[in-house]
Amino acid sequence: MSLDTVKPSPGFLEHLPIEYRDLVEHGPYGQQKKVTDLGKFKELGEEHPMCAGCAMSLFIRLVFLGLPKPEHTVIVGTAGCGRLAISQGNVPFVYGNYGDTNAVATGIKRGLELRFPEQDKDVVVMCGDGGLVDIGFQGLMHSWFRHEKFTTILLDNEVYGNTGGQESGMTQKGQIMKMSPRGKKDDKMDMMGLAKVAKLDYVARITPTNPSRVVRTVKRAIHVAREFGSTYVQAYTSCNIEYSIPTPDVMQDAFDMEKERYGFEEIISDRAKAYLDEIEKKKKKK
Ligand SMILES: Cc1ncc(C[n+]2csc(CCOP(=O)(O)OP(=O)(O)O)c2C)c(N)n1
Ligand code: SF4
Repeated sequence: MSLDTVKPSPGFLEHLPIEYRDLVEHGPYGQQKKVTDLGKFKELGEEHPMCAGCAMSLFIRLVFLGLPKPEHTVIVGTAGCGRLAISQGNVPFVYGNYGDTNAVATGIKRGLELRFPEQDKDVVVMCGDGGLVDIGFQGLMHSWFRHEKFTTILLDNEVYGNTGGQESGMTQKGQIMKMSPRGKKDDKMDMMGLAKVAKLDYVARITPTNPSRVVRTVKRAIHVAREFGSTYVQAYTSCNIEYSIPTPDVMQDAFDMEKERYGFEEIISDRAKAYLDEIEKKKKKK
């Protein structure tokens, strides 16, 4: 069913670029790929202009892998480093204006539900801490408290990376940045806490240290959002440029960070847990 959606008409396939044919015939449309398959199939995102070794680009690659139905997914983002990679992937991407990502996602999700009532359509907001937590805060909060049925993924590099190193609400207290030379005065915003207050059915905090866990987390967040309402994944995706992390040490930094203050955390409501148990059991049986 899902593969048919992207199958070109008979006779047309041979005229399409080889990249597109590969995506339809050997990509993740209509079939689930695993972390161990990486490198062996046509991926949704393959090229991007992000910095060498950027942990955010690795994380985005894993999010693409985790989408349960990429052929039925829309990603909403905004200005920032992440969209440089996301917008080049083979998933429809809507570039929201600053501040309105979660309002745009709300409209898209509600529209898709009306237009395709028989088909699961997933909407995912994915952007940086400046775009989402600072500038997009109001829209984010309202979508959470209204329990809109989509997932928000925060690419938390704790800085405005794309514009050269300003502090964000997610920067740690005291942190000196290129464009915050006196050090940040206030605490990092507690977005996990706010997600709990909003009573989201699925909330997770994660680093890219364990690729399979990232994939599973993204899947869980999207499945729960489809069924019950807003879900939130907060991912530490370091900015090696603004935090001066040598490229070979980027993963070590993620491991250290996980140990020190960014440990994996998953908060699942009872109804979401029961639902996930059911679909994960079914998958294992298969
Ligand atoms: C309306 C508007 N204001 C400001 C900018 C400039 N701008 C582009 S990216 C960015 C910061 C992005 O920071 P963040 O969301 O944390 O993403 P990162 O680049 O760190 O991944 C800003 C302020 C813009 N593009 N549009
Ligand atoms: S500036 Fe930072 S977050 Fe942006 S691409 Fe480079 S390393 Fe990644």
